[in-house]
Amino acid sequence: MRNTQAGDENGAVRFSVSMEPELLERLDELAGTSRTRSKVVRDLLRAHLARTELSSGHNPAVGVLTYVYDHDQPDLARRLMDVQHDRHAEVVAATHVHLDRHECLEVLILRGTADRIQRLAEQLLGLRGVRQGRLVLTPARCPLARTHHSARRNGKALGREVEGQGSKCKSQNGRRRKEAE
Ligand code: NI
Repeated sequence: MRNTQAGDENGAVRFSVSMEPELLERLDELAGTSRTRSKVVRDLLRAHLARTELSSGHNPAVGVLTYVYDHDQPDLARRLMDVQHDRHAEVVAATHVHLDRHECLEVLILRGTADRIQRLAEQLLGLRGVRQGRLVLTPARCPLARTHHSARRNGKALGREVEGQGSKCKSQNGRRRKEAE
């Protein structure tokens, strides 16, 4: 690695970055009073890695889909349920809340490839009487897993957050190792 200093007690590596004053000003605006510059840069990099991971629709992902629907719309509750039953392998959990006499909120946790989750969400949100739909997609595979495990093999110190990421995807890496054998 270039331009770096050895890791601190948490294993985080320090390096210097050059940027135009205007850009630095924007960075400080993003940081506000609650985050450091380092935290903003780490958050942005992780968000970028997640987007990259999701840009290939074939990669594993989890999704949280929320929507509100009109309970009085004829046949809508049954149609929503039919779609969920048809795609039962991808619908991990569903929660239904009766908001008032006429409106219902549903929250679905979905798992599958990014493009299949996207299509399922579009199918549900496209039904007449469904509104305020929102899908949040997250990669199901940890983009830092390889870095984490190769660093551990090399005996390097690791940052706490990288450690956290690693432990989160422990079972998946265990599974990958098994597949490789
Ligand atoms: Ni309801």
